[in-house]
Amino acid sequence: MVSEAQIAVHWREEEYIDPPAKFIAQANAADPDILERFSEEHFPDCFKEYADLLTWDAGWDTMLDTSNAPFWKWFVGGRLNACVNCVDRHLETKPDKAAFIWIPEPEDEDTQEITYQELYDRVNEFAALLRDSGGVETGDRVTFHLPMVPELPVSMFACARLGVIHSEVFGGFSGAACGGRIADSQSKILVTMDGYYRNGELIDHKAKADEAVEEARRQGHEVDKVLVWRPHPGQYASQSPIVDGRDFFVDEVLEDYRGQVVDPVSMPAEAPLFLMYTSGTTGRPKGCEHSTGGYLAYVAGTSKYYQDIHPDDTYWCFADIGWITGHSYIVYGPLALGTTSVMYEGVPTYPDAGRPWRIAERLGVNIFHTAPTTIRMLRKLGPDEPQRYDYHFKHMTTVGEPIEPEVWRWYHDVVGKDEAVIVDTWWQTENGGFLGSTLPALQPMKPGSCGPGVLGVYPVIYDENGDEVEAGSGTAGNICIRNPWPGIFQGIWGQPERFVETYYEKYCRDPDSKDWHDWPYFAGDGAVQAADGYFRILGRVDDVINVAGHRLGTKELESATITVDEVAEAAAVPVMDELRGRAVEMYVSLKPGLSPSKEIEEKVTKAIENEIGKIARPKTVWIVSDMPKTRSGKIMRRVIAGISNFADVGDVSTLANPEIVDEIQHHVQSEKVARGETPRELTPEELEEIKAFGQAE
Ligand code: 6R9
Repeated sequence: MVSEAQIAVHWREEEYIDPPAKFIAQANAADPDILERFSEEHFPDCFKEYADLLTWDAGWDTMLDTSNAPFWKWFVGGRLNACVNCVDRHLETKPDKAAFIWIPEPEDEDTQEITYQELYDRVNEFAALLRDSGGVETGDRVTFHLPMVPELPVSMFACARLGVIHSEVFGGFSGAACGGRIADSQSKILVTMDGYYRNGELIDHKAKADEAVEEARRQGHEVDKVLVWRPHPGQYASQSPIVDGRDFFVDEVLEDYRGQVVDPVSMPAEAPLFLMYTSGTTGRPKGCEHSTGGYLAYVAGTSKYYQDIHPDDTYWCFADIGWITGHSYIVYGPLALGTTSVMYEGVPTYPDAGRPWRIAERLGVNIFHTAPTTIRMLRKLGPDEPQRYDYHFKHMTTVGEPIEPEVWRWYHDVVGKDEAVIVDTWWQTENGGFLGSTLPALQPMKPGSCGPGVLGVYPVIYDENGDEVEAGSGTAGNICIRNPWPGIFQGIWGQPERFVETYYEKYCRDPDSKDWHDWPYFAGDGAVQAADGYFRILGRVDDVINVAGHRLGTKELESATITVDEVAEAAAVPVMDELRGRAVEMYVSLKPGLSPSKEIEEKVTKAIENEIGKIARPKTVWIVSDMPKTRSGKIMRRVIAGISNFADVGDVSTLANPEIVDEIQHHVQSEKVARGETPRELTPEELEEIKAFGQAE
């Protein structure tokens, strides 16, 4: 019998898949000795190995300072500059090597190669502009609202050079969402863009800056300057008016700074490098504060060993820089290692589902990194496309959500052509870099499992009472990390109590303790650990559906659903049910060319009954054209749950596709009304529960 505190797990064990011999032969981490070097008895000193990948102005005297627990400080006394580490120090050996290769979305536009030398020049000029025209000083915050353009990493490094804290807001977010983040971080400057291409359409982006400034003002904060990048100097791609004295075209102002070089500011290791906002449904968004030394060391080390980046690889992380994945694994990690990082402006399927594979073929990409949502979309729209192109990946990554074994296999067999190793990397905005993954040459893959904790990270599963759930028990619980690691965020901007409350209070053994052993980090994800030590992440603990006392993980329901051939994507949500308390409703989208039918709905129900059991049988299967998604492609279950229960769908300003909400709402609710299934009015507690469901993002 499964208790309330546990999540029932019905998943069957998957088989191991070994990394190809060719991969092992060239891997950065091929000697099992490394596992020993990072074992708990060598903690925290093991992380010297990561820090040694960087160039320091001054060495640290304390590896890990725990005196202000749980605000951990790494490499205390050390000084460095992140821009120097990612740009300047590569000039001597490889000034002409491409730092970035940028591919615009329109296929007939030219690819841009930005060498390390060019990057250095552009970063310095923009840093001079920010300092002298913008008046920013070390420690100030600057907000960016930039899409996937080279100007984004240029702006990031310019800030890093000055010791200014950047805060990039995902380009797809609304002006209002951006304004809230400007006000929270008290940024005086907003850096934006006139327009950009998205799915074949030129988006007027500058208009959002006006809304952002307005919203910040509403929250009591004044923006001094809006700096507007234009990819084509002299051509303004927006309809929105330029406000005199507030808005400036960067290309015009830059004329005064051509050829200027700015001395990099040597920063303490624990100085904040950037903020990355993450939001729940309630309260202010959380500005996760990442450090300079610990963060950079961590992303450099994990890029080397888990992404297996060598200097001559062509590495493509197909994510948005407005997401933590892009900060760590498009910009800071790969450039700290001096590699070439590919950036693509647009959507995966523009103009067709062969686009990513054409890019990979043309550029000779050999490391590919993306999210399950992109993989599912490409599988849905172009299941046979990869084999039409002559590219060869040695290594692939999946990140952001649990990946259904079914989808994993397509990624491995079809995208990877059976010759690439896969790492399933589990981590969060708060973490800086990977927490759970296999070490690609040393640990076999297991579809659907991320693997064990990464080097120097020791996870554990606790139940609600704080007792350890044993590996191999088949029971899920709350996955926590027992120890600090250099990439961990240093706080929530302006909300120190919330930092302790959200991540540490739950399992803290003694609030006065200065010993890290007393402060496990609560990740907020449900997970189960197999006997071999591999973790399977079930999703956010608030995504669990309680049917007649059985706690069902949404991911399990979705994995079962996706075994149905016709199904491309699936999302499970709870509906209030007089009989069972809560019942499951499944939302599915189909592969192209297929029409909704009773038959498909029945297949979904059968699949869930077979894989999980009758208890999980969905009350209704809704076939919809698409799911509401976040910037990182996570399905926003709380929005769908709101629809299913005729409750408020909440804030949809941070959706990548807000237009889909009305469509689904209309479809589902009118059908429910027609069937006489309008629910009774929900109690305030029930409404609260629906609102809290699936807060992920
Ligand atoms: C990097 C990133 C964090 C949440 C996290 C978890 C989910 C991320 C995952 C995964 C299963 C993986 N998640 N990676 N779940 N397997 N490989 O995604 O950060 O946007 O903050 O999201 O994403 O639920 O707690 P973020």
